[in-house]
Amino acid sequence: MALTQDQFQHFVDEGYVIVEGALTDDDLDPVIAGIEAFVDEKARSLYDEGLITEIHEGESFERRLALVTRENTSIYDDIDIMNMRAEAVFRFLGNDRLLDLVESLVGPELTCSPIQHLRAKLPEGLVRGENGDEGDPARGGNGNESAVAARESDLAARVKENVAPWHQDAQVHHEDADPVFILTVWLPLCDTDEENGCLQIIPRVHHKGMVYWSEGFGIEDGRLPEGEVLSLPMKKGDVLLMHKLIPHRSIPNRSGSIRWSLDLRYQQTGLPTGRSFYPNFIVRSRRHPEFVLTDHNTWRRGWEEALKVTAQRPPRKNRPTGPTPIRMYG
Ligand SMILES: O=C(O)CCC(=O)C(=O)O
Repeated sequence: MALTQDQFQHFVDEGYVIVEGALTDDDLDPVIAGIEAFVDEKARSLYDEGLITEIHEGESFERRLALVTRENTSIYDDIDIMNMRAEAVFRFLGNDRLLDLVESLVGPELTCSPIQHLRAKLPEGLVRGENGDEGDPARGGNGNESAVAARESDLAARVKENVAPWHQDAQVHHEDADPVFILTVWLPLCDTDEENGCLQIIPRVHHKGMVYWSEGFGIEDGRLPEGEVLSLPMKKGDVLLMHKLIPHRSIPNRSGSIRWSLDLRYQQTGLPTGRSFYPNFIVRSRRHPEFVLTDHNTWRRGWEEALKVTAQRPPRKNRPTGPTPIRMYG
């Protein structure tokens, strides 16, 4: 269903809108099954190689990867759309219910941006073994203490890096896309709230037209624009649509399980994505339906080839200090 007039106006005024219950289990469960199959296959091969002592078969979607990650972080490190290249995720990128919402803001000629992520936001307590498992079996004066300490510090780094600092999505693409209206679509694959690390935003900042650059990535506290900070608890099935100038972050996951989510981006076809070195594709077109990419293997190979050439995304060259006009559709 398209956005209602009220939802559309909320986006225009506030810079975001949450569409509650936009997606059903039928939309999301194939994605979850695809991720589960990936984790299962990788866990089995780590086990066969002797790199983990348990595959945690039968654990839930929200816990299994966390338990495996306590012993070995390699599956967690591969969890992202472009690394997994799963067919179920590719199909979801073209989900009609999702695209109907996107079309209300971006128009009928839609390109799926390569700025797209699957996030497994790990629980903070993972490092301390507080999530219902026994803690580290190698602890206990058996001579493995330093290896265990190294692994714990590696885990701590992983947990820290998946707390997204304040930033605007306009900061994550190159200059060529500065004037392009790129819509962020964020959706949880499980219910999310302040305990398991939901998003927080500062609404209405898009009216200023400014990107708030800081020394490194994101926006330092002292440079954050004025405004109320809103927490956005969301249920599985809800969809957040957000303007690329809205500052947002995610808070720590203090629950005992993983907060899974997807963040995707869509824009009008034919405009720069700001990541020309990664593959975009036409996901809906009224004018040229024959150009819509429906072949999973083409998409998969596109990412494989691109990542061989550009494993590490190059930084932007400049950071405009004044406002850049961004034209929304319509
Ligand atoms: O999901 C998160 O934790 C952060 C997402 C985010 O920062 C983004 O979509 O730009």
